[in-house]
Amino acid sequence: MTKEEFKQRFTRRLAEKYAMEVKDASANELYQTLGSIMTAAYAEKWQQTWQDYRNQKQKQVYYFSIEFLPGRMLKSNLLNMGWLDTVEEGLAELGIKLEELVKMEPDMALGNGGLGRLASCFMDSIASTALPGNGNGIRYEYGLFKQRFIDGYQVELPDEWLNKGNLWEVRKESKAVNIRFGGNVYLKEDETGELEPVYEGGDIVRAVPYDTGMVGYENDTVNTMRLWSAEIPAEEEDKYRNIDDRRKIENLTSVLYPDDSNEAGRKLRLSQEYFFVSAGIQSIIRHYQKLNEPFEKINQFVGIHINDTHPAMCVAEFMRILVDEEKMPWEKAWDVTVKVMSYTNHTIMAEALEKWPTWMLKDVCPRILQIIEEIDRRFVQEMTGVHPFDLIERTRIIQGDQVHMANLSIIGSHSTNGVAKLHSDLLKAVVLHDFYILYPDRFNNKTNGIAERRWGQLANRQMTKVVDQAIGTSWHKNPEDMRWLMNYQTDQQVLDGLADAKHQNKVRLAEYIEATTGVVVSPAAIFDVQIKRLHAYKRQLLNLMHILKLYFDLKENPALDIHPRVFIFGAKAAPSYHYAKSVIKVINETANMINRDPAINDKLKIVFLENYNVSLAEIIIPAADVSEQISLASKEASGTSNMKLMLNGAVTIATLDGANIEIRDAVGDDNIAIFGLTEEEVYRYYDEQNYVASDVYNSDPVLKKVVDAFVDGSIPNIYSEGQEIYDSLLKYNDEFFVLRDFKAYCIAQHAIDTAYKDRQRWKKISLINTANAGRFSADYTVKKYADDIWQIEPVFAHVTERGAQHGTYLL
Ligand code: 26Q
Repeated sequence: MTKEEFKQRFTRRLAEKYAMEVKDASANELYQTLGSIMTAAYAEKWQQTWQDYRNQKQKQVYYFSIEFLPGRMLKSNLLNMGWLDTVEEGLAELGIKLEELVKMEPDMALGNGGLGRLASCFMDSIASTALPGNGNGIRYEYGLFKQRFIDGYQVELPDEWLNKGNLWEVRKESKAVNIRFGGNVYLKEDETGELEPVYEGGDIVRAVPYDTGMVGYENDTVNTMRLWSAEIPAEEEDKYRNIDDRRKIENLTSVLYPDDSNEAGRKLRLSQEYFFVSAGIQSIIRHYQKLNEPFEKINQFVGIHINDTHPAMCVAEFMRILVDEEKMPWEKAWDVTVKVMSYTNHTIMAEALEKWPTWMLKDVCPRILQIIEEIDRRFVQEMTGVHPFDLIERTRIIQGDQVHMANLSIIGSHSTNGVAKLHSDLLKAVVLHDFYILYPDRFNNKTNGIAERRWGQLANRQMTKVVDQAIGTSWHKNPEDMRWLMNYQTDQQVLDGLADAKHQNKVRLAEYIEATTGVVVSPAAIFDVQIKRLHAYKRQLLNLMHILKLYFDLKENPALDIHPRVFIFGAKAAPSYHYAKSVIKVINETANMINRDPAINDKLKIVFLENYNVSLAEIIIPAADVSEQISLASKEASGTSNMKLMLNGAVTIATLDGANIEIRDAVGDDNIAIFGLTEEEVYRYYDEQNYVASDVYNSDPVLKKVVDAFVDGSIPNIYSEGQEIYDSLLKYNDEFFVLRDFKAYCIAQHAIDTAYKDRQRWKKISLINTANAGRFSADYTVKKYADDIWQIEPVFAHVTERGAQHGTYLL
């Protein structure tokens, strides 16, 4: 497509769609016009991709995830279609700024954080490596809440992301399926003497899929992310006359749970889980039936991935269909189910492992409970005599009146993986040790990865220009080629080019900060960034305490020689997570105190940006100098912002947790600031139960002063929040060893300051970080899933009937 062709097409499409000329159209109308040209252009490849998979009977994998967090898709799709430069220039010639159209797209946030974003990074990489894989999830009417600060407190507003429609999705009425909820089930002998489930009562909900094309990077592949929406089935219209009953159905897919589970409403969460599991599995089975292959062989054509335990009922639903509907003998069905299923664990904290009361399963999906009971019974039977009784009692699925979803996922699949080396080792050694004894071969590691084209090439086009000029563009397809940058460690032009790109990005972020918060920050300061959900274990509090220390140091000695620093936070707290919200309030009030203190002379600024999401990350990450990865060792399964920041040349200050360890291995000890307790040391404290937070507090006057600041009136406008934090540290013995790691953290921060002041040294460290980030591309991660777990292969054959050239999207 040439620029001229695009301009013609664009003006024509605008006229067809809105009967308008460019000068009269709003940014939204222009965005809709561009989007509709793009979707029309990839539709043919989308269809072709699907036909190829079907005709070649390719094994396909379905990634079941209750969250997807794609953010905006316009630029990423343009890049992947190979259109970005042409469109940007063409629009410019029409007097339109692409960036203005970009802002019209709502940020699609159907996820909470790491897990949902990982699912979307995988969707990009699966398409970009031409792997036959699709997403399956929920089309929430409202995404993750919008965060506002009022008087320093977090306030949540609904995210009405569908208000202006969603141009990427296609409603597939003809692919709708029915889901049965509630009622009674009993087993009855049929004519042949087989037991057959008989259903009484209950409700039928219609699941309607909305498909979104997942466009691969310059490879003609367009896969599908299928999100399900709940509707009242036409046959049942009469039954649902009253508003309350209708609400009950429509509520199923209205809101994303914001990562907290207060008792009320939990049944709705379970219903959401069964809803998208049943819809997805039914749709897979329907498609399989068209292939005319026996169900005994389904594992040769279908893989189902369970992203955390939220879709664990896949195991039972798949069994239900094979056994109840396809009349397969239980043993055969079980054999094939285990081969089809695979599971990823994302959490280390035992208390976070998902469990449901049996009565609730009975209420929501009674047949699924029966099937789980049978799976559990056979598991116990199979293991009895082979393994000790207590081991079986700890690993069985139903314990007391609780159904353990991780146990179901592990027992019902052939693969269980963690998301970073340390995490996978801890699963085997601690959290899931009992299962490791039963099934050692099922356990494996797949270190997370990121969509490097989105987080590098697109978000940081300044940096990309410099890198492309130095080492060429092969890294766009082969991210490991970024390592060639290592040859430029002493090349002044490249070092300065990268530093200059960083500066431009910092100017852009500084403008954003001033526009949104009114705080003026200097791009010459160190931009120190902590962006992630607010959780006690991630220790935003440790960061804050170091800032307070610096503040007190500066008050005492205004001439203190530190390089000016801007501490930037982005974090949402779950609405019912009281403690996390208190931390937000205290950070905001500390920011007010420090930012307004003239004695600080702009050496210190704190900025807490509202409503951290994918789009905001794309502005913050390219501008970061320092990456804060300071979770208590052993608690962060992997982390992925660590990878995104490293790719953008930020230097990591980190504990040896999650993927930080692998980042350290990649860049070497001299190019990262490691501090704090190791995972072994943390576990030793647990074993010996000899951590006494107050001892640490009493023995360090600097630390004491900082902790006291939470309760002695030093920080204006905080009330019970300060006391709550103080108590968490002293009264409740500092669960996450914040006090214990404080001193080591301050020393590491001092090392960062020293390193930054040596500009030449810093530039080199920064380059080394970028150069070694290639290995964290999700392209490699999904390749490993494909080879080791899914057993699927790339498909390179999507040449369209119109004979479009390879990599060409026709108008
Ligand atoms: C649970 C119950 C009720 C409602 C919601 C939830 C819920 C929702 C989201 C539980 C957990 C999550 C999300 C977990 C998550 O994002 N984990 C992160 O996964 C990343 C990708 O693997 C890792 O990098 C992070 O370390 C891990 O914290």
